[in-house]
This record gives sequence, structure tokens and C-alpha cells, in this order.
Amino acid sequence: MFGFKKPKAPEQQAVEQTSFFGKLKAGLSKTQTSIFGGAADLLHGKKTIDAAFLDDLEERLLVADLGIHATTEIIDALHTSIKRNEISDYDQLRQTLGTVMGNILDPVQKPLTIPVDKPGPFVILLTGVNGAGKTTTAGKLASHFINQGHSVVLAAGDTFRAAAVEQLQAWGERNNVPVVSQHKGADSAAVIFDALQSARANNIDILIADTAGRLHTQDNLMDELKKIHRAIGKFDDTLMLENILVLDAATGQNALSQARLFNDAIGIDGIVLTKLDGTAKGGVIFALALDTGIPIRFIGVGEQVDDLHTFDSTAFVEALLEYQ
Ligand SMILES: Nc1nc2c(ncn2[C@@H]2O[C@H](COP(=O)(O)OP(=O)(O)O)[C@@H](O)[C@H]2O)c(=O)[nH]1
Ligand SMILES: [Mg+2]
Repeated sequence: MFGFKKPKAPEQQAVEQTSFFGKLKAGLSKTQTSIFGGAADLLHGKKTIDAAFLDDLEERLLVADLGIHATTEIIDALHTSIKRNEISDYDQLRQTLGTVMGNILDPVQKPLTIPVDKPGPFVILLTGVNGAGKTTTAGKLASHFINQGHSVVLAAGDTFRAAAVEQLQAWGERNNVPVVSQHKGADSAAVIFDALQSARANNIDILIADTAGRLHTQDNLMDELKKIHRAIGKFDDTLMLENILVLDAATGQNALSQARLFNDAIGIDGIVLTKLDGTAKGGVIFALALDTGIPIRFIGVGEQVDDLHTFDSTAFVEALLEYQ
């Protein structure tokens, strides 16, 4: 029952890496267009790099949901470089932009590593509002860690919606990962406690727990998440717990408010930013980085199992700035 797939060969991983960059670039194209108005127009178009250009760029950064803080930081840095005559053409502009953007995103590039020297399981608790992508991310993460050679069990902690359990079971079947679940309306903390026992008994490395995104009130939701924390602590208070907040990039600045809300209520260790494909508001990643400093563990660029990737700030900035 607790079998897991073999890790992929390095060549196959390399192919996935390359196609991921293409996918990342394609996924970020709407955000890129929203910032640069079509690369041809702003980056190697006819405009001169002057105050009016920076005003235009500033507006675009705000529209792409970078937020006031990150936008100001970027525009100020460009102003300084222009004053020092460091930017005379678009390639130099792009380079400076890349450096400034990298400086904002580098500090939150902290990939999630799973310690191997502890009695498991390592617990990943996925939280976030309805529709953010928690259940999908649970399935994608299961596959990600199985490919790394870890054993995984999934816990259907969203007992609020019956469909959530079925959705997670489907991901479990697809990835050959066991799913611990109970009936709709069951106590979420009890489901996760069950899953912990099962994982411990079967020597499983990682427990990925889905949770509900909506209960009757926001207080109910936070109380339930706190109760889950208590259940995990009761099982074994030395367990490593990674509290992940799943955020939908398409919600733009709203994602920032959610990050603050969840972080204040339960403490967030890492963020998974989903749906970077198909949104022009991907710039919110800069606001999240600058205003919360919470590590961005993974990004989602599609609905398929391999559309989740470890966050790499350099690749992200390159994909965003690369013009055709
Ligand atoms: N395009 C795209 N869709 C996604 C991504 N992540 C999740 N989704 C879709 O978003 C919808 C809601 O996801 P779900 O996992 O059910 O959200 P939950 O309510 O937080 O569990 C589903 O249709 C997913 O397929 C992503 O990175 N890109
Ligand atoms: Mg769900």
C-alpha cells in the first residue's frame, strides 16, 4: 500500500528543467506584457530612457501588482543608475532591472529541504483560502517528493467539502500515494492525527496535509488550523512542521493581505504562489518578498502535475525580463 515510485533519471530531470523555463516564460508572459507593454514597445523600442519613461514604467509596475513598496524600490534604483549615466541603452536598463528585481527576490529563495535524520514524518500543512490551489498543490508536491526518492502520504484535511476528499484521492491514485481520509464533516485534526499514525507506522518520510479554505467564519478557520497544530504537537512535539500558505497570484495585492492574515494567526514558514500562468498580476511576488520576507518555496504555472517548481529567483527574473 505504501509503495513509492523510483526517482527519475538525471537526463529526464534536465529535460524537465529546460521545458520548465519555457513554461515559466510562457506563464509569465501576461505579467511581462503588463509591465513592459510588450517587450518590443518598452525595452527595445524607440522611447528614450528618461523621467517620462520611468513614470510610465512605474505605472506599469503598479498595474502588474508589484505594490507601492517594491515599485518605489525599483524606480529609485533606476533613477540612481540613470543619474550616474549607467544606463544608456535598453540592454543596460534590462540588466539593472534584473539586478534590482533579483535583489528583492533572492532573499526569499529558500527551497524546502526535508531533513533525513529525524524520525518522521516531516509534516507539510497546506493552508490558504478556497480556490487558491491547496489540493492541486498537495498532489503536485506528492509527485515532486516521490521523484526525489521520498515516501509520501496525503491527508484529506479539508473535510468541509466532500469534493475536496475525492479530488485529493484522485491525485493520490495518479501518483500511487496513499490518502488518509474520513467522511465529510469529520474533524480535520483527527484525520491528520490518523494520517500521522499511519505515516509513523509505515516509516513514511513526508505527510502532506490538505486543509479547508473556508469554514463558517474566518475565526472558525483559524481555530481549526490551530487545533490541527495542537493535534500534531500532541502526536509528537518534536516533529518538523512546515506551514505552507498557498496563494493565488491572480488575486494580486489581495494575496499580500492573505499572507499577513495567515501569518499573524498561525505563523507561515513558506509560500506556494500558484497560477502564475494566465495572470498579469504576477508582480505580487515582489510585494510578498519585500513586505513579508516569507520564503517562497514553490511556484505553480499550470494545472498539471509537473507545473509546480522550486522557486528560483534568477530563473524567475530571467523569464520575466527575457524579450523575444
Ligand atoms: N492555471 C493554473 N491553475 C491552477 C494552478 N494551481 C491550481 N490551479 C487550479 O485552480 C483550481 C482550484 O484549485 P484547488 O487545488 O482545488 O484549490 P483549493 O480550493 O485551494 O484546494 C483548480 O481548477 C486547479 O486546477 C496553477 O498553478 N495554474
Ligand atoms: Mg481543496
